Amino acid sequence: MKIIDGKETAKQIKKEIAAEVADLIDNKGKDPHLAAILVGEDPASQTYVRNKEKSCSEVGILSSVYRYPSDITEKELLEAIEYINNDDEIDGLIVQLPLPDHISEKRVIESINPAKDVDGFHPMNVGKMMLGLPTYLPATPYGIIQLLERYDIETEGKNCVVLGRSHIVGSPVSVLLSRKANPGNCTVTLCHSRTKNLKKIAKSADILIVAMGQPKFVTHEMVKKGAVVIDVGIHRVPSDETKSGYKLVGDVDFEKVAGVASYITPVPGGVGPMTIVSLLQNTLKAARKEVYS
Ligand code: L34
Repeated sequence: MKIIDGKETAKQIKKEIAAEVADLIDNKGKDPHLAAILVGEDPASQTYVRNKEKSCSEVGILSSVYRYPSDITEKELLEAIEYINNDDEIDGLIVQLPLPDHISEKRVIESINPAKDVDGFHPMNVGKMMLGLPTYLPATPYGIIQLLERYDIETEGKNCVVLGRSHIVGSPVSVLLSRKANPGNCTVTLCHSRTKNLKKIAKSADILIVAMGQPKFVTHEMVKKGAVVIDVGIHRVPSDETKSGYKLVGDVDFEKVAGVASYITPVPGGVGPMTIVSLLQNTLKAARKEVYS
């Protein structure tokens, strides 16, 4: 069994991005700039946004974080987005999800200028992704694709099972892996809460991607010997082994599944760091006007 080291792979890719950022600054006089909007005090979201800021500074991308209290009105948030949409200094804009219940995620995402939508969540960019047109790929699916690529994992003709149909992971990763591309050319089965025989289907997977949001849901009985297991889940569970009082676990029971998988991503240090580098890559694309010129 091999561990897919997302942290190390992300470190490598960040070096490559840093060189490209330096080149853009030296030759085009352009400083890439990411804006992130963070609403409320959710500790996980705060950590993720902090990691994004830190990674930006490591590669030379400017970042601005706009923090708002959880009682901000939808109108105020839409105005903030409009302001950033019109700021020529800003290349990319993300609104960290989830948002408080009184704000429509759909309206917020649709208000982001598609040219600055480095999360790839705007319907225009989702449509382009579906059609295989140049666009910003959503960061977590893009990060997974890059892990498969960098670890030389063959995908062509493989049975890929995705657990979870969210707009930000399950649905797009299933589209990307079924495309005529490399990585790609998989036969993809997308499972969700209404799927019958989920365990049996999971066990048929050569590549199993788990993004359903249930701690340690996948055990060794659900995994075929030699399968590649990608764990997208990330949960804070109480623990007396750590100073913080919690530890991170994924949707996969790592200890049990590591014995049957050929490759497996850990949590933390797997998909999470790759989500961040994918965002940096999209921001660089936005600054170079590679997608919308
Ligand atoms: N708009 N909302 C928007 N874009 C995104 O791409 C995200 N996502 C997901 C949640 N909401 C979003 C993220 O940023 C998940 N996500 C994310 C980002 C970073 C990490 C995990 C999830 C991450 O840094 N993970 C570290 C551990 C961090 C910790 O200590 O909690 C890891 O090693 O997995």
